[in-house]
Amino acid sequence: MENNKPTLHYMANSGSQQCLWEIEELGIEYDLVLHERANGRAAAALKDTHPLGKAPQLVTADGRTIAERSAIAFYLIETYDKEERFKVPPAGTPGFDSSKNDRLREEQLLSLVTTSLNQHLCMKCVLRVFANAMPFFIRPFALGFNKILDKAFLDAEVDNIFKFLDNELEGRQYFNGTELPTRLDFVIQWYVDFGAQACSIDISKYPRVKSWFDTCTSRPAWKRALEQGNGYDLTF
Ligand SMILES: N[C@@H](CCC(=O)N[C@@H](CS)C(=O)NCC(=O)O)C(=O)O
Repeated sequence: MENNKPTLHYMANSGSQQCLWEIEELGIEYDLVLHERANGRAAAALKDTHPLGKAPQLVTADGRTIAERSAIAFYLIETYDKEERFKVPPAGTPGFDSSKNDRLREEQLLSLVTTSLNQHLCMKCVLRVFANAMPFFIRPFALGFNKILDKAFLDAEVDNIFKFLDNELEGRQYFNGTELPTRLDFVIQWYVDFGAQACSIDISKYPRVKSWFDTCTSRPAWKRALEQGNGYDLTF
C-alpha cells in the first residue's frame, strides 16, 4: 500500500488510543482502520497485517507494518516530527538540562513500564478476571487468594514503580521536562491508564503522576483521538 499516508490499525478499548493521540499531536494525514474486539480478544483481521495479530499496528506510507506501541511512537516522531516539537532537545539547548534527560534515562523508563510495570499490571488483571469467572462456590476462595497475592507481592511492586515515576516528574510537566509530550509520555500514558482503569490503582496517591495524566488527557489532540477511535474504556 503506497498512498503517502500511514494507516493505523486501531482496536476498541486498547492502547491504540495512545498511538492515535500521538498522530493527532503530529497533525499528519492518516488512514484509520477500526477493529472491534472479538470476545475481548484481538480481531482475527489483525493477523492479516502482522503475524503477531495485536493492536495497534501502523502500516507506513511505504507499506511496512510496525507492531508495538513503543516502536510506533519512535517511528512516528522520527518520520513526521520535522520541526522537532516532540523530540527531546539535544544536549546544549539553552535552559534544558540534558544531563537529566538523556537517551539512557529514556530507555530506563521505557523498559520499566513496558516490562516491569506491565507484567505486574497484567498479572493483577488476569488473576481478577480469572477469579470472577470461577463458579460461584469457588469464587470467594479465588478472590481471597488474589487479595493475598496482591498484598504480599503485586501491590508493593506497583506502588514502588508509581512512586518512582512520581519522582521522575518532579519539577516537570512531561517526563522529559519539555513543553510538549514526547515518546516517553505517549508510551507511559497507556500503562498508567491501564493501571488506573483496569487494575483500580488510585493514581491520586501519586500527585505528580495524576497532574501529568490530567495534562495529557486534557490536550485537544487526546480528545480528538477519543472522537476518532471506536471506544476507549479499559474497565471490565
Ligand atoms: N506490547 C504490545 C502489546 C500489544 C497488545 O497486546 N495489544 C492488546 C491491546 S492493548 C491486544 O491486541 N489484545 C488483544 C489480544 O491479545 O487478543 C504493544 O505495546 O503494542
